[in-house]
Amino acid sequence: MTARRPDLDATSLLGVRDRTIVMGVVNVTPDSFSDGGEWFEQDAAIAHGRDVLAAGADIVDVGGESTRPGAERPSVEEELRRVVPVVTALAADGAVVSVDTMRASVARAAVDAGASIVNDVSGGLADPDMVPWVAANRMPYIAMHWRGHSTGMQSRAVYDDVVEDVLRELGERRDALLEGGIDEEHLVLDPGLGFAKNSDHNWTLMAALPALHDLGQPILLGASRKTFLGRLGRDEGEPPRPAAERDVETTATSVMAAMAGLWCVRVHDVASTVRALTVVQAALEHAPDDLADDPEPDDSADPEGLHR
Ligand code: PMM
Repeated sequence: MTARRPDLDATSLLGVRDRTIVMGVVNVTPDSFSDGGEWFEQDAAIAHGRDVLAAGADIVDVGGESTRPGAERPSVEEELRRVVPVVTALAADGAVVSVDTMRASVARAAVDAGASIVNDVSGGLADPDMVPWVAANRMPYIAMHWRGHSTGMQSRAVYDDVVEDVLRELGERRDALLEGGIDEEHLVLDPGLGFAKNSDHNWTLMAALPALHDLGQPILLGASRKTFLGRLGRDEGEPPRPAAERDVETTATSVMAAMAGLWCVRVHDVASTVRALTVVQAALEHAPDDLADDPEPDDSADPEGLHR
């Protein structure tokens, strides 16, 4: 497929409120749970990025570190080797590229190569150089709820009330990031499904998506192909369905995110989510006014009140 130039740049995308935008995933890793090894070769990763864009992604997210539970971290050199050529090629095509990294040095190199958004699953906690660099360079920044690196992650899946606890911890992170100089209009937050969370935690958060608006920032949801989706319909003790067979369930989560008015969904199979979101959009455009009670009334970006 040929490359498709998205209509909006990163800063304009951050301001989109009248639809849920789509981020397509390109993992340049040998071991991601969702698509490990499939796009590890540089040319395959670039071709896959172009397919993701042609399928309608607004952003292509390029990552070189697997965050699957238990994963070992690559060296900085290895992460750079994986990420930079892919970012360079996709940015040269005119794509809006985000770099999925916890390392400031990788973010810096990716931005030099043309990335325009930093997606940091650690929300600035993994590398003390990240937040000062993002702030100084006024980069759009996605900060996820995170309790520690993948090696010990699932032992941290302990909550009194997962919705309250995630909202509180993410709210504290938001305050620290703003304090650290990141612009409010450049900050996106993410509840971090699957990161230090078991299936029940993920489902409880899925049931409470509208509550994430309490954080006052655009919200990204990364449910795509995660194990909790693969467990649906499986008996206790049975292995979950393989990751590549979780796209129907993923698409349902994208619809839930759009119905909740979230800013963005991060998905592997872009085409199915893009199609499903046209359904939500068509319905929202026909919503009677009395259904359109905005939980956060700021109608400047959505004067018709369509995206509730
Ligand atoms: N999940 C993964 C990687 N990066 N970034 C954000 N912002 N949110 C996520 O939920 C997220 C992420 C892990 O999944 P992958 O192996 O499919 O990339």
